[in-house]
Amino acid sequence: PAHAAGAVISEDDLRQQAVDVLDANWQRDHTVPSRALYPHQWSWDAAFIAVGLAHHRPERAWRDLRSLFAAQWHDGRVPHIVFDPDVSERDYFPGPAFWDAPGSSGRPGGLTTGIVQPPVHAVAAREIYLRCPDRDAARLELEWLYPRLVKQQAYLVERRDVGGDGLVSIVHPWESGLDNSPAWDNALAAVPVDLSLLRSHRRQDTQVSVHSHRPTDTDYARYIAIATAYRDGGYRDEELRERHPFLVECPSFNAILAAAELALADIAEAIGADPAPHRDRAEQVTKALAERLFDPSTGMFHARDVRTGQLSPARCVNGLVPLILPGLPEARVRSLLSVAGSPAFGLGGELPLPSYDRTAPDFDRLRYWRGPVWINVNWMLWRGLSAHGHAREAADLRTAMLTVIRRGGCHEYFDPVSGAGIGAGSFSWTAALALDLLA
Ligand code: 9WN
Repeated sequence: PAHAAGAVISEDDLRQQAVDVLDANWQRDHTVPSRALYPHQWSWDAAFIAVGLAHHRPERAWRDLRSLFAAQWHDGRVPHIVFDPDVSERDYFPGPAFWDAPGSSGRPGGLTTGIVQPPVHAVAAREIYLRCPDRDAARLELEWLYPRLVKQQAYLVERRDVGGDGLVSIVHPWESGLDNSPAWDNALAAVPVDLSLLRSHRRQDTQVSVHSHRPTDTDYARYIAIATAYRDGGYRDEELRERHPFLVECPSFNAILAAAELALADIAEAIGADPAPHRDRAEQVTKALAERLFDPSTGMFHARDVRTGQLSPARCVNGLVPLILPGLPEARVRSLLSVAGSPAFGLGGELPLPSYDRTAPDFDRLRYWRGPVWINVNWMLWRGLSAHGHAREAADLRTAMLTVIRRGGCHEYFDPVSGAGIGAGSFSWTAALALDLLA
């Protein structure tokens, strides 16, 4: 094991520790995921963090989302990183100079990236609203956010349906949030590797974190090549099929897209807007997912490479995330439950679900999204299990999550064999979601 498992702290001590992490990671108008490794604001992190802040400091939950959406582009995309102008270019790679994105200002050099992350924000906004003691203030926040959330969805649905089948394509592994997941291996194999790209740019992550726990240099060379292609195309989404080297339909990204529509329907109701179009859209995306990304031979969902039309054979945790959709056909739900409970993922055991099939020959217990346990994905699955009425499985998963965090601390990810905390310590979404689990 990377670290010997420590003593288990009490739930009260964990609550205090989580609050301390969120307070320490607050920066002016947003929360950084980790001071050392990720010193800017990340899009899907901000959503998970806001869910936790709703229990601790609701005004900061709204503020975090507001500062993220203040950086929304005119075309509706919400950038995956909003860079802090006070942080040096050297402290995170690739930084704003590499991305050279027009950003929300519409001018070159805007301090954001030009790619997106899964749209968890509507789900987070509904969560904060439901918890907020000050209903009127919360409704005003929702009124500000709602049109922006709608624009975010419109960007994805209208500009990113590259395959033309009602599902959104990601144009970079970073857009999935599951960077080096085996789900992208086949699609990435077609992207040429030029390691000299890394000689001209210095990776900062491997200075701060353990190299063997991070994506490889080969992965990074491909990440840079794909980001460069998108940047040099002016971050345009026209004719991506003809020119872009990486186009994949990710099951968790699309499930989150549909879940966002359901959350938007509730938000619309709360502020007197029409919920019906959101429910329709959620239904359409759920149907497209169930038809296009489900593989009956494995009983779970898989990523589809839009360039070749092939489903990835890898059994990754993103293939279970459609469980968050209440409208998923019952037969699919049963099938996902059986895969989740199989030795590949071990639901019902002592540990939360790993990011990749434990029985796969290339399962790697230390390397990032190729094996380790991540709390944000398990939190989504926990909510999915509850939504489908599987209370016992949901309770087991909650206990497993709280146990690893109480033992290992608010780490970025956990060793799926020993349960030890690995990656960055004092990691914001682990702290935030621990508060939600404890509520
Ligand atoms: C690239 C911030 C982010 C998370 C992602 C996680 C990791 C970044 C990186 O950190 O990605 O976006 O530098 O590795 O994979 O899910 O949002 O916590």
